Amino acid sequence: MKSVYKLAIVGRPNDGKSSIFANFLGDDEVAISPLPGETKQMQPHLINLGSCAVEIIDTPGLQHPETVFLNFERYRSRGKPCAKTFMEEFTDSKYAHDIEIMKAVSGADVCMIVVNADNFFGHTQKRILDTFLMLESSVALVGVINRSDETFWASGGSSSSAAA
Ligand SMILES: Nc1nc2c(ncn2[C@@H]2O[C@H](COP(=O)(O)OP(=O)(O)OP(=O)(O)O)[C@@H](O)[C@H]2O)c(=O)[nH]1
Ligand SMILES: [Mg+2]
Repeated sequence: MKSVYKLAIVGRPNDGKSSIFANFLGDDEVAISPLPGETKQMQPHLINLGSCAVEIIDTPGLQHPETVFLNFERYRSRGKPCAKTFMEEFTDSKYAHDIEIMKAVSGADVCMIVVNADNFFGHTQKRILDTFLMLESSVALVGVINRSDETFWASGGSSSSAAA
């Protein structure tokens, strides 16, 4: 058993990653915004979940999902570790948010993929799911459909703005 497990929260901008992070932490100080791009760097925090110590990491939204997906496919076909190789090849500041995500998922035990229920079936969303499926098989993937209160339960469901 590991002494500390690493859990990275990933997804598109504005889909509720920091809201979920704040719920884990029970912390009102986490920066959450209705505007995309609020989280700019990965935010690690150590918590206890039951008997496990977990380093939980909030990340910025994936900025270049198509580029990341296509390069992950290329790395995988060459047997290279996708996140680590992306970090080595992409150093331009325009990929800063994507690189932060790669740092967070490198060596992660769990990758929590947050998807907004509003665009669950969209092309970009599918790209993101397919991308993280290419991480090493040692990474457990957990999908979270967030903000489902606004879509599935519009007529009287939960009105909470907290994460699912
Ligand atoms: N109704 C509803 N709103 C939510 C839910 N989760 C998050 N929000 C709102 O969605 C907006 C974005 O939430 P954030 O948690 O900042 O999203 P994020 O993925 O961290 O965004 P970036 O840091 O920009 O990538 C905020 O206005 C939240 O209050 C939810 O489950 N239901
Ligand atoms: Mg955020």
